[in-house]
Formats: sequence, structure tokens, C-alpha cells
Amino acid sequence: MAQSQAAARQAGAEVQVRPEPVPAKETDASEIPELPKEAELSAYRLMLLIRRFEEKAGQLYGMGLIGGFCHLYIGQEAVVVGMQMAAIEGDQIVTGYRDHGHMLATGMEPKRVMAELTGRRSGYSKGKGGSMHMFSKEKKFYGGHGIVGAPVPIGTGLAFADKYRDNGNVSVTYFGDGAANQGQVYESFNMAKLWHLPVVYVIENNQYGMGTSVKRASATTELCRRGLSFDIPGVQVDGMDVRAVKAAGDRALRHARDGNGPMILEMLTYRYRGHSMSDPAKYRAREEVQRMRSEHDPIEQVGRRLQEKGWASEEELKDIDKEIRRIVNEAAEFAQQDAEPDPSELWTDIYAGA
Ligand SMILES: Cc1ncc(C[n+]2csc(CCOP(=O)(O)OP(=O)(O)O)c2C)c(N)n1
Ligand SMILES: [Mg+2]
Repeated sequence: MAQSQAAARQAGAEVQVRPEPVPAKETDASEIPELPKEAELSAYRLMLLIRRFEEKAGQLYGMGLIGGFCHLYIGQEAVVVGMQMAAIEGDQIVTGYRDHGHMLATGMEPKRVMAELTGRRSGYSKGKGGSMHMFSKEKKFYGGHGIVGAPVPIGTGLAFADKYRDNGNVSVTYFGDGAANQGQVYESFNMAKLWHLPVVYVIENNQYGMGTSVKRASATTELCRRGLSFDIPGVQVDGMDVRAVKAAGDRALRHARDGNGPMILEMLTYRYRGHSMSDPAKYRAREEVQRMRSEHDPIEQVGRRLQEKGWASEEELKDIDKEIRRIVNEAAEFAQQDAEPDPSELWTDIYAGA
């Protein structure tokens, strides 16, 4: 990670990058606006739901109940929760394969997401999609994509549809630091700027791709600057602080909604687990993971603030956790009891060429 990024994370700062090629400038951490009590509490609940859901998914995977790939979002919860707090009804979401958190944040049902993971008929894709391939038109969640970089042209297309329909909505398009080096990303950036499409590109920079770090794989590591050639403004955000994410999300969504075209938010975040369930994670030190968990955990940050402000006692936070564990256990129970798809389903929802 570049020096200035490391410093920005430490300061909890947001770094504003304008289209002109100037070095990123750090702002004061005290500029991050506080959230009111209800917003802090709901952020806490939703991040905890994602965390407990993912822990359970990891367990079920270990028990052999989930087949195929499974990429956990643990550590990155503040990104999607903060963005979702900034979004309004009708804004669409599209992301890659690390997608369970995004689904839960849009309000998709935990038990139907879990049932899809276990390949059961009540899953969002009738048990035929699995972890990386779920959709909900109702919740404006457009996947779930296994191909690195694929969400970018899709999200840009969603924004084109919004512009065409003049409906005031924005497409929130997520992709990773690894994906940021893909060609399709820049073709999309060009079209988005050319046509002033209402899209916010959220780069979840968790510092690693599948088996290597951003530093080793990217010629430039300040990913918020990747739109410079297209005059797309970019901002670097402390993606471990849900308040900073929400504030940056508010500004970027307004920018896009007001007809100013695309914007890039680079979220500095971190995944605690391996890339997928089968990753020995030899590319990083255990101490690094430990340090991020103990010093920057997005959920603990909110929990601490809630207690310091007298908005929730330790007891009350434990009760929230109990309630969430109950929801997740019920989802896991459902996902094990539900029937598998009927064999006749083999021939439905598939593309049949001529
Ligand atoms: C086009 C394509 N190339 C390679 C892969 C294999 N692959 C899956 S995830 C991944 C790394 C992507 O890293 P990043 O974008 O940082 O996302 P993260 O896993 O960190 O969330 C790779 C290379 C793929 N799925 N698709
Ligand atoms: Mg990554």
C-alpha cells in the first residue's frame, strides 16, 4: 500500500482526488461526520448480521454442506452497509463473487441466501446458482458475478437504463482492487463519462487479489485516480469506518444523481479470511490480519462509540448479537431442511441455443 494510503487509513481520513493529476491530499479525521443514534444502531445490526451470516456460511462450508466457491466478506462490512445507508429506493447494486454482504444489505432474506449456498430449491436461484450467482429484481440486486471485472460494464449498462428512463436512480457498481486492472473497466469508464451516466464505481480495495497484494500486482496503487484519463473524479475513503463510507456515498450519489456523471470511491478495506475457502493465504503475515482485526474492526468501532455515547450498554449490544445469531441459526437450519431442486429443474432457466 502506498505511504499516503497507509497514513490515510491511520488517520481515518478521506482523500479527495480531483480530475487534474495532483497528488492525493489528506484531510483531517475530525471532518468525518458523526451519525445519529438510530443510524449507528442500524449500521451495527446490519454489519453484525453480515458477520454472523458469513461465519455460519464458513462453518457450513467446512461441514461439506456448501459446494463450489464461497468468498466471505468478513472485515469489509462497513463498505456495503455505509453505501446502502446512502442509497435511496430504486438505486441498483451489482458486484462480484464476494457478494453475500451486498445481498443482505439490500434486504434480501438471510434464509433464502443461505438456501442458495446449500443448493436448495428455496434459494434465490432455485438452488442452481450458488454463492456467486444470485439476483433479486425486487431488491434491485443484479448479481453476483464470478468473472472478475464483469460487474463494471453491467453496472454501467444499468446506469444507461436509468439515464434513458430519467428515473433519478444511480447504479452502485462494486469491484475489487484486482479487477481494477481489467480492460473492460476502462471501456466502461469512457462510456460512463461520455454519456454522463449516473453510476458510482465503488472499488473495494482490500489490498489483495486472489493470491497477491496490490503492491505486487498494480503499477499504480491509488485506485481512486484510475478515472483521471476520463475526467472522472475519485475519492479515497476509510472503508473500515461506516461513517466515512456513508458520508462519501452521500456525496458521490448526489454527484451522479444531479447529472454530473460517474464518480469513483476507493474504499480502503481489508478481508480477514482467505480469498476463498481454499486459500492458505501465504502472501501475508498473520500478524497483519491480527492487527487489522484488533485496531480497525468496523463493527467494534461502532460498538465502542455506542457505548461511549451512552447509546447502548454492553448488555444491550450482547442482546443484539443474540437476536442476530438466532436469525442466522434459523437461516442455517432452513438451508439444511429445505429440499434440493427437483431433477426436472435441470432443464428450466437454461439457455437453449438453436
Ligand atoms: C476474468 C477472470 N480472471 C481471473 C479470475 C480468477 N479470480 C477470481 S477472484 C480473482 C482476484 C480478484 O481480486 P479483487 O478484484 O481484488 O477482489 P477480491 O477477491 O479481493 O474481493 C481472480 C484473479 C476470474 N474469476 N475472472
Ligand atoms: Mg481485492
